Amino acid sequence: MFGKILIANRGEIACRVIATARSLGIRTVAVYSDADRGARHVALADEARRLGPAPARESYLDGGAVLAAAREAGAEAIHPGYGFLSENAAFARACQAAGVVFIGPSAVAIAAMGDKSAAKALMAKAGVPLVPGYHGDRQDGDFLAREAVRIGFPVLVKACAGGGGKGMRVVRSGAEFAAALEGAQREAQAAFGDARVLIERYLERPRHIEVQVFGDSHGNVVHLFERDCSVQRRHQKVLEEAPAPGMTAGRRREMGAAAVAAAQAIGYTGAGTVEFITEQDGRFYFMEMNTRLQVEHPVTEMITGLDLVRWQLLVAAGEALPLAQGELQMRGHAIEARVYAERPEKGFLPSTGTLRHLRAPHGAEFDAARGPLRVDSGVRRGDAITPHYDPMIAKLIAWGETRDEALARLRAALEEYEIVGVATNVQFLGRIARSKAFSAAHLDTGLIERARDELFPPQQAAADEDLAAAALAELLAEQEQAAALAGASGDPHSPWHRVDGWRLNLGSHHEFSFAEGERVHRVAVHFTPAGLRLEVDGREYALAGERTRDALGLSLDGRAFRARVVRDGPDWHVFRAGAHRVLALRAEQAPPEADAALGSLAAPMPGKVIQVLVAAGAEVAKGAPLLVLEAMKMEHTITAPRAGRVKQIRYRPGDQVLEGAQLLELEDA
Ligand code: MV4
Repeated sequence: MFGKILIANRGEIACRVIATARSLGIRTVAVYSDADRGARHVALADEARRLGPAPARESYLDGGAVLAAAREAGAEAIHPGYGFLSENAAFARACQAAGVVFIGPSAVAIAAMGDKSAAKALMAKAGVPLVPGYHGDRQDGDFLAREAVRIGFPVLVKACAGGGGKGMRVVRSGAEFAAALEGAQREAQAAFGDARVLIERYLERPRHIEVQVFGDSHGNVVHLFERDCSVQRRHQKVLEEAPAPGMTAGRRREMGAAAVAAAQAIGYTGAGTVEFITEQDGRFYFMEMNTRLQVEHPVTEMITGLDLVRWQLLVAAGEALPLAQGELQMRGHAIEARVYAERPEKGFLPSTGTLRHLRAPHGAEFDAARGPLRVDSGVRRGDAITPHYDPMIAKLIAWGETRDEALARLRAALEEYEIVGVATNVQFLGRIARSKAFSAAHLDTGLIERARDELFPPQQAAADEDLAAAALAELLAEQEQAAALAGASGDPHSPWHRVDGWRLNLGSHHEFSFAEGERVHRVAVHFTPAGLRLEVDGREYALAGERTRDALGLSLDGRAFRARVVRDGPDWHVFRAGAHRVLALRAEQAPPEADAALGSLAAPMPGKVIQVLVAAGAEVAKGAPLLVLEAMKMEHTITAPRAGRVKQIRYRPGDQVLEGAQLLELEDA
C-alpha cells in the first residue's frame, strides 16, 4: 500500500478521500488555490501545497502544477476525486510517465469512453444493449433523415462529443428533421468543436439508472449494484438513491452483467459507473461510462457497508478486489440529497457569501458513516462559497431498512439543517422529498419539471410563531448584553444578575418592526403582572418563553412550540417546523432604547477614571460631558445618551475600571 498520496481536488471529495487514507495510515498531501488556503481539506491533510490563483484553470486543472506538487512532496500516487483532472486521459498518461500512480483507470480506458459514438461501437461489440439508433461516421443530412425513419419517430439527435444535454434535439416527424439536425450540429460545433451527431429513438419518460463497477489489475470485475439518479434538473443530479425502486433481482443481474461486460471490454481498473437509460417497464440501454468515483457513491457505500475509496486505493496499489461478486450483499435503502448554495426560485442561480452559521443535522458527522445519517462536506462555519468553484455545501445521505424509512430520515434531517450566509436549496430538497411523485417512487427524468406547482409554492409570510421567536430572541439578547455589562462592572448587587430579570420591566413594553422582504411586521411585547403579552400586527396572545438547551421554547395562548434563532447582523433567522425565515430588525428600533432603559453608562474599554465632571443630582442635557476616562493612552469623554438627572456616580478619579463597568446612572429628570 502507498505511504503517501496527493489529493488533486478540493471540497467534500478531498475531505472524503483524506478520511479513508487516514484510516489506512496513509499520509496525505492536499493541494489548494489561493481561494482555498484556509479550506477544510487543507486543514485535514498532513501537508499541503499551493497550486496557483483561484481560477481552476490556473490551479486544480493545472496538471503540471499538480504533478510537480506530488513529486516535491514525495507522493507515490494521486487521487483525482471527481471533476477537474479525474477524466483527463492526458493527465493520467502524464502521471504514468512521471512514475506517479493515477488512482483511476488507464488513460486508454478514459479515452475509450470519452467519445460517445466510439464508446457505443465498443459496447455494441461487447453485447451491451444500446438504444436503437445510428452512431456511425456518415453525417450527410439525407442519409441521417432515412436513418431517423428507420429508427422510428420520435428520435433524439445528440452530439457525439456531447454531455450535459448540449447539442440535443428531439424530432417528432420527418418534416422537422432537417432543421433540427442543422441546429444540433451547429450547437455541437460551437460547444465542442466537433459537429458529429448520432441518432437514437427518443424515450419519453426515461429513468437514469447507473451501475457501480470495480475492476482490478488481476482481471477481476464486479458490480456493486445500482443507483437511481433520475431526479435531475437541467442534467444536474438532485437526489440519488440505491437500490433503484422497483428493480427486480433478475433485472439487476442483467444490468450488472451488462455493466461488467462494458468494463471488461476496455480492461477497466478502479471505480467506474456504467450509466443506463431505462424505460418505465425496466428495459435498459447503455448511455455512457463515467471513469471516476462519482459524487453519489455514498448511497452505494451505505447499502453495501463498503468504503469505495479504500477499494480504489487497494486496486491502485496493485492488490486484488477484496470481495468477489457472490460475496457482495446489499442491505436497506439509502438516499442522498445535494445541498447547494443556490436560489431555486431564481432559476437555481448560485449564491455566494460567507457561511455565517452552519449546523448539520444531529448524528451526521463523517465518523458516523455507518450510522443511518451521513453528511459529507468540505466547508465549515466561516468558510466562503465563491464563484470560482461548484457551490455544493454538503451531501446529506440517509439510510433505512426500507425506502420509506430512509426517506423519513432524510426529510427530518433536511428540516434540521441550518445554513445562514448564503441562499440554499434545503427547503426545495425538502419539498421534493415530500412530493407525491418522489414519495411514491414514481421516478423519471421529468419529475421536477412536472411537480413545479408543488416544488415552487408562493412564498408564505412569516407566521406569528416566527415573529414571537424573533421578538423573544431579541429581548433575550438585549437582556444578556445588559447582564454582561453588569457582570463586567463587578457589582454583585446589580439587578441584572437576577434570573427573574423580566420583573424589572414590569409595566413596560418593547416594540419591534421586522421586515420580511417588502412586508413589515409590527410586534410588541408587554410586561404585565399576569405575564408577557405579545401583539403581532394587531393580534394579541399570552406569550411564554424560555431558553432550552439548544433552542427557544415558546408558547402562544398555551400552544407550545420550539424554534431556533440565529442572528446575522440585523437579521434574525428563525428555524421552525422545517421552515427558515429571515426577519430583519428595523434599525431605528432596539439598541438605543435598550441603553436608555438601562439608565446607566458603561466604560467602552478598561481604563482609569481621571475626571468626574458632574455631581450626583445634577440635571444634564443629552450629549453633556459627564466623566473622562483614560484608556490606552487616550482620553475618552463619556457623554449623556439622553437628558436626565445623575442618580449615582460609582467611581472617583484614580479608580481603575473594567470594560463594561457602569460608570454612573441616569434617571428621568
Ligand atoms: C436520452 C433521453 C431520451 N431518449 N436519450 C440527457 C443527457 C445525456 N447524458 C443523456 N440524456 C438523455 N438521453 C434517449 N434516446 C433523455 C435524456 C435526458 C436525461 C437522461 C438522464 C438523466 C436526465 C435526463 C434529462 C433530460 C433528458
